[in-house]
Order: sequence, then structure tokens, then C-alpha cells
Amino acid sequence: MTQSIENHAGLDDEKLQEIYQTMWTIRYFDEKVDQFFAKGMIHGTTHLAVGQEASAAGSGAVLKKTDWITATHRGHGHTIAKGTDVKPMMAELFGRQTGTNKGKGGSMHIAELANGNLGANAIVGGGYAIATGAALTSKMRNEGKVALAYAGDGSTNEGSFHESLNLASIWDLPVVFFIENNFYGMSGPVVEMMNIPHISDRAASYGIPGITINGNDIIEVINATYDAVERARRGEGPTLIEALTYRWKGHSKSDAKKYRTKEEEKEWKTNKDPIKLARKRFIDAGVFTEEKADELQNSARLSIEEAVKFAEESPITDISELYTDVYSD
Ligand SMILES: Cc1ncc(C[n+]2csc(CCOP(=O)(O)OP(=O)(O)O)c2C)c(N)n1
Repeated sequence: MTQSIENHAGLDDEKLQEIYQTMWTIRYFDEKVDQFFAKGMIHGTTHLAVGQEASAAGSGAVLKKTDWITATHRGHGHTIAKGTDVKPMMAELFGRQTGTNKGKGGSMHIAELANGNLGANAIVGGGYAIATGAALTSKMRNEGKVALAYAGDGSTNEGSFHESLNLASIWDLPVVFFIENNFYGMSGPVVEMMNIPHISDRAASYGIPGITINGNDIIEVINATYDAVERARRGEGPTLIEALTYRWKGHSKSDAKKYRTKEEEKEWKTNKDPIKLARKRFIDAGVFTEEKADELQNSARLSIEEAVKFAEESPITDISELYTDVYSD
């Protein structure tokens, strides 16, 4: 197929259709998890990325399978976009033997090394140093791999953010720091947590490029991530991307969202829904028709239904396996 929309990565229509489907897969996955949680079918806690689909799907699409990512506590979308099958992901949340981590990790510890996913992280800001280390390994071994660390706005106030950016900068490491600024930490608005207008302003302190983008615009995400990844691959060092987005749900399972207004939520859901925007953008550009868009959405929905069936039919991980796979030789 030909390329009918301008993107720096030169992705063809087929790939753009796949990205659109991925956005729906992320949304359906997290909505399903939300329902199961409410019913008490999934234990532990979970952080949903409904509303943040473009930043995950767009950035994941320009990475190679061999590149590395670190995901956040809100990491289902990053993991899906990096190519992990939703069946073992769902099974993981159900505590099943067939889960990505044999059901022992749960929502915040999904990892898949074979697919370049170094894992989600329950420690806010924990992924920065891991991705920086992976980038250092890639550089020392001359592997040509890029590491991309996903993180939230709140995590940029952690020491690990500053130490990682500094080391990555002085060593010109092939790493991209991708911040999803959804305007809130747990319940604290970002404006009360830092005294500068943009998180990307922090890049200047480390002598690296920093850019703020509309994280709900799929093409903007693709372009910015591609530029940063290519710069890293050329050996020119790290980039800080700040993608402005919004989480539709509460922070985690019990959050009455008293720190924000219904009007604000409505505005993001009606006028800034990343999937709605992508659909219009792609149809206008002739990437797909209305019918094809529905077809892609439906395929995503079916894949989640199949994932749920797979998870429910998989054996529960036995308690006797509690201590296996915990340490690496
Ligand atoms: C080091 C550390 N401090 C605090 C927490 C508790 N905690 C979990 S998520 C969170 C908010 C993180 O906000 P942000 O980085 O903006 O990500 P978002 O939840 O908005 O995606 C906090 C404080 C933690 N898990 N780890």
C-alpha cells in the first residue's frame, strides 16, 4: 500500500491501520480490566490508560522488536503497543499459568524480554534508570538498539529522572524519555508539583532536546518519537518527549476524582478523544474508509473477547510455584 499521510517514519497505510486497531485494543483491554476489577475477578490493583491510547500506540509503532521499553504502573497500553499478545496479558491479570509472568506479576509487572519489554514498574520513576542501563549496554556492545522509557509527569520529580537524564546525556546514550503528562500525579495537579510550564523544559538542564507534543494526536506522536529514536540510533544521544494527554479513569481502583471537575473530563472525552481524532484524521487522509475503521475496531474488540476466554480457560498458577522464577541465575 502507499503512504497517504505525512509521517516522518514513512509508515504506509497498512501500518497506520494496524496502529488504529492497536488503539482500540488498548481501550478495550483496559475497559474490560475495569469491569473485572469492579466484579472482584482481578485482584491487587490496576492503573488504566483509557484516554492515553495515542501516546502508547504511536510511539510503540516506530520501535523495532529488538528495541527496549520500560513501562509504567499504567503500562498495559505500552505493552500492547510493543507487540505483546493480549491473551497472556489478560491471563497474567487473572493469575493464570499462561500469563506473561506465569500469573505471578500482575498488572504492574508485565514483562516480555523476548519482545524487548523490560517490564512495567510499580516504583514511580523506576524505569528511567533501567532504560538508561539498557541503552548503555546497547552502546557498549554496539547493538544498535534504542531504549524508550515511558513515565508519568509526577515521576519527573524523582531523583532517578534527573540522574538518568544526566548520565544519558554525558554518555550520548540511545535512550528516549517519553513522558505522558496526564496533568495529575495520584491526585495532585502537575501545576502544584513544579514551577515551570513544561516538563520538556527540564531537558535544557541536561543539554538534550526536549519537546512538548499533543499526545492525543497520533501523527504528532509518531513523528516526535521517530525523530527521537532516529537521533538515538545515529549515536547523538537522548531526547525528552512530553506528550500531553489525559486519563479518563481515576488514578487506580478507588479514586473518586474529587481533584478535577466533570466539565474538564467531558471536554477531554468529547473533543480530545485520541481514537476519535485518529479515526477522523485517517478517514480524511484516505488511510481507510468508515467501513474499514469499523472493521478494525471490531477486530480489536474480538481479540479482547478471545483474550478473556483464554484467560478464563487457563489453569490458575499453583501456590507451589510461588518461589520459582523469582531469581535469575
Ligand atoms: C517511588 C514511589 N513513590 C510513590 C509511589 C506511589 N504512587 C504510585 S503512582 C503515583 C503517581 C504517579 O504519577 P505520574 O508519574 O504522573 O503517573 P500517572 O499515574 O499520572 O500515570 C504515586 C505517587 C510509588 N509507587 N513509587
